[in-house]
This record gives sequence, structure tokens and C-alpha cells, in this order.
Amino acid sequence: MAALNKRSLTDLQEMDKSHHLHPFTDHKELHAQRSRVISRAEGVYIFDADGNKILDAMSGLWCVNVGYGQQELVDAATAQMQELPYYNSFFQCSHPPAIELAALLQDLSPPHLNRIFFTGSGSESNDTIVRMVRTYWDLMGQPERHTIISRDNAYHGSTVAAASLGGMQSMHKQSGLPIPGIVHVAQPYWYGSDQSLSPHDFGIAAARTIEDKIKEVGADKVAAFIGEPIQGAGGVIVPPDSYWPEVQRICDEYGILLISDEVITGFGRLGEWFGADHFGTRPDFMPFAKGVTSGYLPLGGVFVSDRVADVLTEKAGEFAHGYTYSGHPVSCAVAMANIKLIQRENLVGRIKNDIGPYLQEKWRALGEHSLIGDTRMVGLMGAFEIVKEKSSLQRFEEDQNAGATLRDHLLQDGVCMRAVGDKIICAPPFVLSHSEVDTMIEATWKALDLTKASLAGSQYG
Ligand code: PXG
Repeated sequence: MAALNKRSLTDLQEMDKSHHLHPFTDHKELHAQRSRVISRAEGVYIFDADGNKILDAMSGLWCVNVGYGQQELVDAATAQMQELPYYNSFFQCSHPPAIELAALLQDLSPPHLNRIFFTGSGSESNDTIVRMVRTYWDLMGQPERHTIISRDNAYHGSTVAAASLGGMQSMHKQSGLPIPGIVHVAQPYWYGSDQSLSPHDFGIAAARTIEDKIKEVGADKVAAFIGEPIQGAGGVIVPPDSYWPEVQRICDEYGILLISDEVITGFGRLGEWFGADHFGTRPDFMPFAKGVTSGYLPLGGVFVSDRVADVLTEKAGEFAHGYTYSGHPVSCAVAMANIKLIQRENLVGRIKNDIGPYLQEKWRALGEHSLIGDTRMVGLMGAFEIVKEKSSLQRFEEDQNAGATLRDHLLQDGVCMRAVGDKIICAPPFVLSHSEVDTMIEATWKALDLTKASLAGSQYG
């Protein structure tokens, strides 16, 4: 580590360019600009190798929920590495961290979710679910029930099955996805619709596209529906209140399994432990990852309902599936320390009653800016839409890169958010203080003004 830290930034960037292939990156673009090297972090701040201090309003990649530098997570990892750095949970083996974490997790989850299968990531969790769902219906004597319904613009991961579940066209185009038996319906994105329906009616109509698809595929062929309670990577798409109750009604009516992908919304982000608690759904599966360890170590998993787990455990014989790092002891120990910290500091309640409402009010007020067409935020997960003209909600031309321009202005002012097209999204750490919210919002107002000026320049000048 010492040797690496001694290298100059230019050396690091040169090595990065020569040897490191990055996820979701256009390498020609990266090599033209050089990578941004983040070298340390503390609280809600990251520091780049140029010494810039940046407020991380994305919690890394939606995961560092307790903020950086939490010593008790480091201590938990160190102690576990000394005690038992690795053992597997295959072939009748187990170890205390996986056992204790599974018990702790089922305490937090809705009452009918009492079994947990561990993985190393959200993608692996969703691949696991595809296999469990199909195995469940095979064991129930309905092997033709293999189709899973998902949604356009969903993100469920990057492995072959998870990317197929996702609804990102750009991912499907590369390598011939989706795999057979996965179909997609509309996302509940009222702002992105023609807005001719009220949000309530639009929510019902969006849910009913699932019912239409069930009828099209054949009710006896549909195994499950998967959705993120709030679509994250797709641009923080908050469904109208009418949406999830109608989805639940449809799943119940046709007897299909409901999968609530909690990889981002799990562990408190919305001011409840899970998105299913916030929206009142009763999922059969909840995949999770990210926030379970606050990203300090990789860990994922799947909550499995009693309805499914009873069949899998009693009828399946061996379920031939698992990962070397399923329930890695060090990751599990860190997850326990992370959850205990969240509980002790009442961070979920803080999002619901304190820092959530405080940020939400200021976020909503940004809507007064002439460049903003919509703002939305639940808990600490929010977005706004950039528009060229507020009255008609007309967007900027794609090649004006309004979202990226605003994101870059924000970054220059020391705040990191993400641009998804012309949406700006944020998901700050749960430990964000009131004054850090003020810093974030002040920088956003300033970036909006600068963006307006620079886009006016690019448009007319
Ligand atoms: N489900 C959801 C809802 C996610 O957001 C995954 C599954 C996959 O998790 P893993 O651990 O395999 O990455 C995710 C991941 C983005 C972005 O651009 C979002 C994710 C990952 C990378 C980038 O917002 N979410």
C-alpha cells in the first residue's frame, strides 16, 4: 500500500490506462480525460489524488450508507480475519458469522421472510432468484411456469441472467440478451409519460401492463414479477402511490411470485428497513447487497419467503447452486457491525423523521429554478429533471449533455451526484448532517445557474 501511495498521480493514471478495464466505461473517453483517482475518504467526504475534497452525495455507488471511516466495521473485519478468515457454507458446513447474520436479518425483514441465501453481490442474488423461482415451480408440478416479467429501464445487475432481468436496451444489445423466458413491461414513470392521466390513474395503468403481459404469455406460464421498489440506476423513478398495491393485487390474483429488488432500497434508504415496508408489498423474494455492509466488503443475499423456502427445503433434495463466497465470514461480520451501528444510532428513524424531511424540503425547493421540471425524493433517494423550458417541460437536445454539464459543475464545486441523461440523482450517506445538506443544496443552486449560462452559450453562441 505504501508503495502504491508513493506513486504520482500521473503514474497511477498511466498504469490505469494500460492495464485496468473499467465497468460501464467508454475507454476511449476515459483515456482522453484520465481517470479520477479517489485515494481516501472520511465521513461523507471522498478525497481525490489531487487533494480535492468532495461531498459524496451518491454514497459510493448507493452503498456507503453509514459513511466512510467507521472504525467498528474495520474492527469487526480485523477480528474475524484473525478468528476465521474463510470457510464455506457448502456440504453441511456453516460458521458463526453467517448463522448469526441470517438470524439478525430475518429479525429486520417482514415476518414471512425467514430464510436467507447468501451471495457475493446483487447480480448473483438475482441469478440465484431466477434459478430458485424456476425450481420452485418445477417442484410445484408446473414446469411450464418459467417466464419472469420485469420492466423497461430496470437495473438488476450485470451477470447474464441479471442483465436479462434488467430492462436496459444498451445492455441487451451487447451479447444477445435477454435470455429466453424473461419479458418486459412499462416502467411506472409518470413524468416521462404524456401526463394525460393523473398520477393515480397512470400508476394503475402501468401496473396493468403486467396483467396484460400475463394474459399475452398465458397465466399458467408466468412464474414471477420483479421490480425495484424505486428504480435506482434508471433515474430514481418513484412510482405513483397507486402502483405497488395494484402490482400486489395482480401477483395475488394470478398466483405469481413477487420479487422486490432491495439492492438499493434495503437497509434503510427510504426511511424503512426495506422498500417493501415503505410500499406495503409482500414479496416472495428480496435480493439485497450494497447497504448490508455499507459497501465496506462485498456481500449479497436473498430473503426467501416461507411459501418458497418450505418447498425448496422440503421437496428439492440438493439445490445445486452456490458461490465460493456465499456468506463469507468476514463480510458477514462486517454486515453485523454495520447493522448494529444503524440500529444503535437509529439511522433509519433519522431518515424518516429528521435528515430525510430536511433534505426533501430543500430538494423540492430546487423545483423553483427555471431549469428544473420535476423533483422527487423518498427517504434519502432523489432526482430532479432538467428542462430547457419549464412551461412545456421541453428537454435540451441530447448533444447538449445538460445532465453531464450540471454534474461537472457540481463536481467542480466539491459535490458528487450522478447524471442519468437529463436527470440528476442523489443518494447521500445516512449520517449526512444538516450543514452538509446545506452545502449540497447551495452547490446545486450554483451549478444550476452555471449550467443555464453554459447551455445558453452552447445554444446561441
Ligand atoms: N439490483 C439493483 C436494484 C441494483 O441497483 C444490482 C441489482 C446489482 O448489484 P451488484 O452488486 O451486482 O452490482 C444493482 C446494482 C448505477 C449503478 O449506475 C447501479 C448499480 C450498480 C452499478 C451502477 O446507478 N446497482
